Amino acid sequence: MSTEAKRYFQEAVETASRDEIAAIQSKKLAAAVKRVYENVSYYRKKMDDAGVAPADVRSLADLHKLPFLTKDDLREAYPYGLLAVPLSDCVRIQSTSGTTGRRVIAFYTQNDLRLWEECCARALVAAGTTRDDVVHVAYGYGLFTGGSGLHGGSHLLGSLTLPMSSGNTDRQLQFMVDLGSTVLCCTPSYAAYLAESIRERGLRDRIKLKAGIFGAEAWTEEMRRDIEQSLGIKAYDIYGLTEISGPGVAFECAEQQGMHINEDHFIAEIIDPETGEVLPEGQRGELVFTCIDKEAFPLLRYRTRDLCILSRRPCSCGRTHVRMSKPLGRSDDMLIVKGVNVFPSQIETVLIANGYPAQYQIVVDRQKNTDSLDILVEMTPEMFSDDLTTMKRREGKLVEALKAMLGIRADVHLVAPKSIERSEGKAKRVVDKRNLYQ
Ligand code: DLL
Repeated sequence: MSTEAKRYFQEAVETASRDEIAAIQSKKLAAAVKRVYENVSYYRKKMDDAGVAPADVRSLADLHKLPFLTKDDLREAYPYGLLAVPLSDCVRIQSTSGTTGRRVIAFYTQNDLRLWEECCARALVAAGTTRDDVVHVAYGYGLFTGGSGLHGGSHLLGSLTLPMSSGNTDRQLQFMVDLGSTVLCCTPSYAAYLAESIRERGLRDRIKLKAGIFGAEAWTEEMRRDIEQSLGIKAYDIYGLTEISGPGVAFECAEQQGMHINEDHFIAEIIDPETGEVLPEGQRGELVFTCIDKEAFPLLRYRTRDLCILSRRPCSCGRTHVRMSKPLGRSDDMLIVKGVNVFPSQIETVLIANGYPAQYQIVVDRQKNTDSLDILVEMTPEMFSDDLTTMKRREGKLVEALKAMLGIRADVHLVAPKSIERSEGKAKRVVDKRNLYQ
């Protein structure tokens, strides 16, 4: 017998009135600030420097008094400097790709994991998932939060969970057909790739997918329509970042007019990225999160660098939590290529370490929904050679070194000295042809 679809995973809090949400947030905020001040000397110093004491933050209206945290703080405090509990209370670490300096490490207590999984379960339910579903998790497992987040949410909901991880497309399709996967969780680019493979192999009639939960990178409405049509599903967006927990910080409901932010755990603000000033609802700016429930890694006023718009207009789904638009861009130079966060500075580090000048151009493109990363690298006059074998060997060496740094393959093209156009102002290091942010 099939289980009736629940509309919400945690109805009371997901549909609480705005006044109730504000009351919950105010209460939890005051407690979180006190906890962080007492346990995180790094942030205590920031508050002291800003002249703010825990007693000054009693409600939401006081949030703006708190200093911001940025990725630079994470780097400075790496690895344990922002921990708010003894390490012995932590049961999990997750991380982003990248090497020290750019890598983000997040810590979780048992309770943090539970809350994170609840957030993911809310997202799954919003996409129509029930305990009768077969949830095919093809996000990467391991340090990346995608796999374990959706996996945990699916378990909590009681759905049959397939921990596929990413890659090995033949096996993905075989399981999908044999076990009748109904909900697919992966990056939108991988979903598009799977859709293409399904079409090529003539498997469309043998798959039972009904919904997909796709995130971790920007994707357009065209891409959504493409995936929906080719897989015959409804495709839902999901947002999150490692620093704040992982996927499920916000998720789409069937209305698909923005993603509901789990406001009982995270307070969202939009600020002007230049001045740090809080902007009124409806204005585009940088998304900032304050974690009010997390025990191990409770970041306060963390600047995501994602540019978005918030809306508290009522949603017909009945959820009352604020909605964020799809990220409309970034206020830093981070690129997401094949779902992996890439900073131009990482590429520059590899080039310089291998004796190349800092004259390069990064070209990102997307063909048939698959990202490509090409790097044009200028040689010095001494390196320049017309011996093709030598050049290929050099390129191969750089490809390896970049793979070790970034975790994904970049195609390297060595070019003649002085052939990359010089700019009078800032060098145009990145050419992103994907036009992902609309
Ligand atoms: O990408 C967590 C995640 C996993 C989200 C699976 C959704 C699904 P990070 O690797 O730390 O965490 O990357 C976080 O990815 O600041 C955004 O710039 C971008 N991002 C995440 N979700 C979306 C989305 C995971 N739905 C960074 N649309 C964030 C656009 C997204 N960008």
